[in-house]
Amino acid sequence: MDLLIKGGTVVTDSHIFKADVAVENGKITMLGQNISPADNTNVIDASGKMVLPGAIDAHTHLAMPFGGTISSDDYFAGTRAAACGGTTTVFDFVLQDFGETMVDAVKRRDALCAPNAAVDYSYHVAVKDVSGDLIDSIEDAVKFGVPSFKVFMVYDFGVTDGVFYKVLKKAKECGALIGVHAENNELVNMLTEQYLSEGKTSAWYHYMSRPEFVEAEADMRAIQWAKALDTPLYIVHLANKDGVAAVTKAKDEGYTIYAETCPQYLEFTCDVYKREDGRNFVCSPPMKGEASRIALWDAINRGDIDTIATDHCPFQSYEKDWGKDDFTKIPNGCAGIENMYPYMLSAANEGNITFEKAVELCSANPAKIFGCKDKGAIAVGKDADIVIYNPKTEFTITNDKMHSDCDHTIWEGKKLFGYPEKTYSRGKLVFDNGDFVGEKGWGKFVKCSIK
Ligand code: DUC
Ligand code: ZN
Ligand code: ZN
Repeated sequence: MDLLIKGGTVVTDSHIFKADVAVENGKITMLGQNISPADNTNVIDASGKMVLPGAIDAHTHLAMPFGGTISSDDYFAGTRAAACGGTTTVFDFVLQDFGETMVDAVKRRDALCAPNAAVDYSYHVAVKDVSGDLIDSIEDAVKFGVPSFKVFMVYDFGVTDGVFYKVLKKAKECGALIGVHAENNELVNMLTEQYLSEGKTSAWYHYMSRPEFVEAEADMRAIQWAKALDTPLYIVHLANKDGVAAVTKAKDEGYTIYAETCPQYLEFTCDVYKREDGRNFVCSPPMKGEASRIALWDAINRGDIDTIATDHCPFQSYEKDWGKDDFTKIPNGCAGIENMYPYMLSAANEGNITFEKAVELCSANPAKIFGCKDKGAIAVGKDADIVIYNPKTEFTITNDKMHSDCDHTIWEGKKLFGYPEKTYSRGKLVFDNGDFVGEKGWGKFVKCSIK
């Protein structure tokens, strides 16, 4: 036995119980009362603390070329920040190049990630080109251990309706899962042009050019196709109330529609775009009105939101400043990878959700949905991805306490109740009382299978 975490309260997605947790060779080997350590076992006293499975952030963009620059957290900085927020598995989006197979796209990015990741990682491929034989490379990627893909309905790399249809059909044939960034591209472009021509250029018009119905219409269309083909669909970063209603309806009708939302949509409203630093909050989809924020929390409590992820895609202040006088020049995205688990656990600590729910949304469900069989629970046989959480710590987020390379955070000043004290990745301590203590290259590729 290498590690014994004694006297803590273990949380799974369905239970909370007192147990000691024994770890050997990176795996959880025993759960029980009064487990005795072997010689040389590192014993950690967790009395008064909670023992949680590490979170899985199923939505990040590390070192992503976007908006005329590259997101400011590379694979090391992003995974370092993840570890320090209790996230032990990170999914990154690989943007396929035209003419490139899905597996080649994964290998191209893996050459950058593998030597640098501080926690375990996997990928979704953002599909651009399925012409000719490339459509079949989806199946090859499934066999390679990357069974999840994403289509963007917006941006210059967004797909046409025909490509979206083809990808959904292929996914049904080979057991892949398709995620979708749902916003109506034509409406975004039309509204953007309109506001610019009227001289309405502040960050507020980022929201105005992508309001509730622009996202809701695309959610409904994507759901309609998934229903027509009877194919599972995963809606990423759901942020609007009518989209929530469409998800609830589809679930009630028995379709496999998964919905993810992000902490920024649960905390902020579009009012942030009226702030002096509003451009720092520019991401797509943008934060919406209060009714949407409430609808997302209600959906969490009803069980209609399946996962929480971050859409971590930070840009430095000087890059955000490019859009001071023109919102279209603001690179889209915010940092959040270090804040997700502490934010959701604080919501549990404050009584807004249960701790089991926080674990379900941030760890158990992403493991199940994306097929990471060794992750997502404190249970015998699972990887020893473990967070020791002190529910009594009061923590105010400030950028100087964060471990990302980004020079600011939209979470500045947010007060949290409870905070992770230690994070273990496969039994190795990677975060200890405020400090990153892991190492570059420790993280391993997680082969996924959703069949
Ligand atoms: N939205 C963002 O805000 N950033 C990266 C990509 C995306 O869809
Ligand atoms: Zn997106
Ligand atoms: Zn994204």
